[in-house]
Amino acid sequence: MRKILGVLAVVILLPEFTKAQKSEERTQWFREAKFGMFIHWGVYAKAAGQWDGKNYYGIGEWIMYRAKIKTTEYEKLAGRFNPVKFNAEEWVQVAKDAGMKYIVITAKHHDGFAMFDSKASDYNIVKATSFKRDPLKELAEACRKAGIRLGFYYSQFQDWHEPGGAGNDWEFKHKPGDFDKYFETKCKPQVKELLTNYGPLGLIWFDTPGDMKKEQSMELVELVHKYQPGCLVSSRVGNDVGDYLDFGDGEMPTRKVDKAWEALFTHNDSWGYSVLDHNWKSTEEIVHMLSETNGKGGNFLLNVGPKSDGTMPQESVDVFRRTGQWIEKNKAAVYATNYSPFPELAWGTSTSKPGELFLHVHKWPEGELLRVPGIYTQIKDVSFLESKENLRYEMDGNDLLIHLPCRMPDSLNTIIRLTYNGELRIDSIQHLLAGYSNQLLPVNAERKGQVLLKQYMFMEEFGDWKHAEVLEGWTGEADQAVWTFKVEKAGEYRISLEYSYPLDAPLREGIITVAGQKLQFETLLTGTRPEDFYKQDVGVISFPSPGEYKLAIKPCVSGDKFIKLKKITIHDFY
Ligand code: JFZ
Repeated sequence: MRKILGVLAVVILLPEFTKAQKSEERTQWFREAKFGMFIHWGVYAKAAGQWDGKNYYGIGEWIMYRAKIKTTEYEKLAGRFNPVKFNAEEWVQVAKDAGMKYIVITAKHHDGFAMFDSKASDYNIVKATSFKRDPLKELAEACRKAGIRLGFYYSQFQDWHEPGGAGNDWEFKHKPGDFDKYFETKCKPQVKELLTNYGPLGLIWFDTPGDMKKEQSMELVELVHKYQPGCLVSSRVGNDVGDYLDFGDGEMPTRKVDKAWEALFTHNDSWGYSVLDHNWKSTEEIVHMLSETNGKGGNFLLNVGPKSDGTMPQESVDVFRRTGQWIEKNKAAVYATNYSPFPELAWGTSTSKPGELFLHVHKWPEGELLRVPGIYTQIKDVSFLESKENLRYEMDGNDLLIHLPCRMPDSLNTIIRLTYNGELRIDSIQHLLAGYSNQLLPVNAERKGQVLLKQYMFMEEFGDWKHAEVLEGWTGEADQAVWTFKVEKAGEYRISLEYSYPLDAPLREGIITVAGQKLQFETLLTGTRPEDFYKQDVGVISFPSPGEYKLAIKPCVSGDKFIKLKKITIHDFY
């Protein structure tokens, strides 16, 4: 009987194990890559955020939808798309110089226009424009020569050019079964063309699955793995059947994530090129976002929106190149690393490899000592990664104190390399560091009673999604959020809150209890939307001695609704 059960278990469990093992092998390169280039390029770059004399601020690639452009009009725009300055080798060189290990380019976005030679639909760059070339073929060749993996973005559900595609509600009346027909006659044939005509691919980046059936998502996954067994499928294929996880647009997860994942961000605020968007992120911001993403174990997919002439915005070329110069000096701390073993760190984050820890110091300490809290492992040596200069250090209890020069050697993000023997043991409790602004985040709170952890996403300009994670749902004194942390230096610290507070919420009074002290406060009215956040100083408390403390926050009285708490900041008076 036992033997039969054993065989049965193998028969049942083996396929799952094999599937998981295959997925693990498939994601190996992805997990090591850490940094990729997203390219949103299409007919919408010709409109560049403007149509019929009007300006459409926000994401440029949605211009057809926002201006309710008729397909016949958009086809004329497509006919005028002629990127004569397009040079695939130049684009790949920008990615290479940026330290990006893979490129994901829009093969077909929601406008339905194929940026590749498609037999499944004549609505494509070769047949419907005077350009007549297949840029994805040229890009595939340039990527192959440069050793950069290539992926294709494909909008498998939204297609504003086709009656069966979702999204065009200004021309088409969708009937049941329309999508199924579109799925069979355009979507799958085009995905197969991408899988069979452009050489080995790293991934297919499906997007906005809408209400596709699970069987349809599975059909796409099987199609990809049939023709390209090593090719990854993004989670936006829908129905939780992707090979790796894509977070929301512009979303940075607040916790480390074990499975293979990607955070994706625009360089300004638009995926497609827009003449109206100059809000470029600086090199420092990009390097810190890369560092934060890697510190949580993920890849940073950074977007560029090329112009309709085939050139990339110079702002992107310059910032990407400077980012690559930083990476080149610090690549040991970037590629093939794992996430930080530390809880929230006030001065930056870290990445790790067996036997090595890479401290990413974003904020240099006031004095000459950098405190690395809660290390229970014997450190072998400490040095600047780039210069290899050894650094003097000593232990203060279980905190590592590193003696530093007064100026950051690398003003963007200085990497300090620690080596150690044996197993790494780090204190899981957050340490509040003197000389820094320390953040208590919702994800790290112990929630008591009805308190909920909730993610919000909201648009600033159209399509410019922002994300916030808050504590909400308080109904009264029994509902508390409690943080446990260690304080390394006794003294006075200011406590500030960042929250939004709906106008109709009756509970305005709250109380913070910490180190035997109570700070009662009344929240200020911030506005009607969850994202109307406000920063409020609520008081100064004194930690009588170094050690472990708890901070609790709760409404003063019972009732309905209280603040949506985004963070608590605690800092000394350095
Ligand atoms: C989609 C596209 O609509 C957009 O144009 C761009 O290509 C972006 C990368 O992907 O936008 C999304 C998709 C998903 C979410 C938000 C915007 N989401 O899950 O919240």
